[in-house]
Amino acid sequence: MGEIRRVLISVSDKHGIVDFARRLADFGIEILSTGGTATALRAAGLKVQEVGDYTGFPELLEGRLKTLHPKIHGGLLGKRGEAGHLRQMAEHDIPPIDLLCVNLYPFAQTIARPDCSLAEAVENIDIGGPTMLRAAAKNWEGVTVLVDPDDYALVLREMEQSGGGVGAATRFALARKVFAHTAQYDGAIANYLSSLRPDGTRETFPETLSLHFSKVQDLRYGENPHQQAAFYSDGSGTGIAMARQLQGKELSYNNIADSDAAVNLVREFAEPACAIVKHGNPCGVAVAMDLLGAYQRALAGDPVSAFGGIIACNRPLDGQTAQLVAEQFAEVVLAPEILPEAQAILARKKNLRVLAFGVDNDWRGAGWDFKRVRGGLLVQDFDQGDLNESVWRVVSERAPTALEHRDLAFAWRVAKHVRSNAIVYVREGQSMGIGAGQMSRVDAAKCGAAKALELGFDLHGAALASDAFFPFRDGVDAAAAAGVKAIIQPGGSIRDEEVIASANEHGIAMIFTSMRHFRH
Ligand code: 93A
Repeated sequence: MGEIRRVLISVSDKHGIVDFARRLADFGIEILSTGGTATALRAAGLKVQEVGDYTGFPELLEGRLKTLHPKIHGGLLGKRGEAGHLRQMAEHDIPPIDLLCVNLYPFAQTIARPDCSLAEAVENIDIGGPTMLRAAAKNWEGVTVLVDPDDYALVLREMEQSGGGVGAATRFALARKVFAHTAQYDGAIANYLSSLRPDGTRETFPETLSLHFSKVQDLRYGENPHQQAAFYSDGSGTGIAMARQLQGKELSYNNIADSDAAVNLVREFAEPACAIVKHGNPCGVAVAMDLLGAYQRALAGDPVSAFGGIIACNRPLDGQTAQLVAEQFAEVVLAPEILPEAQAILARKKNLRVLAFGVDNDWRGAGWDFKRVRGGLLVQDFDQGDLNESVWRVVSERAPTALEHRDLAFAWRVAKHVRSNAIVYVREGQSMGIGAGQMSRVDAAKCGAAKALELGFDLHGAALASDAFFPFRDGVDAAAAAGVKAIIQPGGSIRDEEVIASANEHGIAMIFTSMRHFRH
């Protein structure tokens, strides 16, 4: 573990840098720095040598040329244990630089500004920074390299413990982090430039797409035990990647997928809501005056399927609700927070995975949805399509009653989260039978109705949502036979007239939403 004698600090994000440099100076370390960083450190009373004075070569080209000099790169790249390297370094007056602390021009933040011009973006492509970072990271056996202010404390701790050095394991970990970082940085540049049209405007999807995800954890296996798997975060600080597991067995691949589906669904509702998900589909969903009521009604929506399900709540989990949850066999329970009395109750169920996903978790923010196909990747926006009642149209002779309207809105939100073909039967904010993933819509309608009847629900007066249009009147006839009195669907079939006629014959109120919610 070589002692650190000379450091180079060049940072755009100056957060924490003064304290870090001061601690380094306390070790008697010589500090080299670039213009703005040197000014900041000097202002804090630290002794710093500017890179230009050190190399004898001034900063040129409006700062484009700051650190690109053999005395800098030689100091970073020379192998410490290699006699030939050391001899050449001595011959050419290239002292070793033992620690490099760099963070880059803020390219991502710059292009995120809506008024950012191409010229501004280009000026924010850092050249010297990544070059130094890559040199230092390549030479991790002799050099410690820092690209993240969050790691300053770690390095200082090691230096204090060892009397001024940093161990090989840390140097290697920091070097790996650098290459991941520069890859991500260049990926962002490539994505930006390849999304520019010749006229300077940007298209959403670039010609080539670089993605960067970092591993959250290895998983025991994938969808099936013979498939290996891991979970990666997109770094957005949202969604299931930010959920905190408070207890229970390790999350599985299917647990994570179903938890995401369940929370996506409950986050649709402003009122207290609960959803129970199995195999990517909700089997019971309900809203109520409070979470306890929502959970009881969601469970009653299909208590058979709920066995071993994923339970998601959109309100903090309280003791009363937790008491009932504890009586049920569930795989995962999720809520924005788990109140202390609920934690105490659930602690008795050791295996139950309990997750707090955070009150401020921006789970429904915009972003890209990916589907891997052999040989490629399908990319689309997340389905952010919300209820937009202003474009809804009553197409039947009878308009829905206020209660029916509420149920249609509820059913429509649920249907968005059910695999297609999806048919959802509801009454008074409770799902009663969900037909999911059928190859024909009429089968989905029959499936949902059969389920509801089997569970003892009376579908007379129920509301129904269909995620896409009815291609024929048969689905509406089947719903009417089951007792349905109100239907919500996108409309848009060439046989809409026939479908509306069927609704009118059965006295059904029908709304067209003009928006489809396929989910495959
Ligand atoms: O313009 S550069 O690509 N050319 C360089 O030689 C160079 N050396 C360091 N940008 C360069 N840097 C970057 O300057 C660093 O990566 C850091 O982000 C920034 C620090 O500049 P200052 O100390 O003047 O604030």
